Amino acid sequence: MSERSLVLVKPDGVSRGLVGEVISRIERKGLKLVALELRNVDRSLAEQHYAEHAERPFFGDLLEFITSGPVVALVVEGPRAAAAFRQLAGGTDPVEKAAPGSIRADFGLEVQFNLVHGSDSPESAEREVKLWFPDL
Ligand code: FUP
Repeated sequence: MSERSLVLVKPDGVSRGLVGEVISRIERKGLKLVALELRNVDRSLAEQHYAEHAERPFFGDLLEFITSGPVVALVVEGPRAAAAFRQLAGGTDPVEKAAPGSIRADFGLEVQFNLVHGSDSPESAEREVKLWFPDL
């Protein structure tokens, strides 16, 4: 059974020139690209995307960061796509949680600047794909 997931290369990943690296890893894993767009994120989209964190102390910084420059938004497809990309990304904290060899472990230092986003479940993926790519 194939599944879709939303992936973001966040503003730090774009500004550091890691878009190709992330896409290359997605392709080598065997996930299929079904949408790909460079875009600026407005506050409304950022708030909806991160709605689950609205009450967290870092929410303001998170919104500021995700709207600070262009992101690359992708929809990837394949068996267990959400979990498969989460494996490529590594845990949220690039130093304490991300497995060696993952994107966040290989390129990140700080939780706030952890380079990529991937939907955390098939249910989140469905919501996020609709939010970012309503016409897909
Ligand atoms: P993840 O699903 O791994 O992207 O992580 P979360 O959904 O828990 O968090 C979303 C984003 O909030 C992270 F990518 C970075 C930011 N964050 C912080 O800045 N501080 C924290 O303590 C936790 C998350």
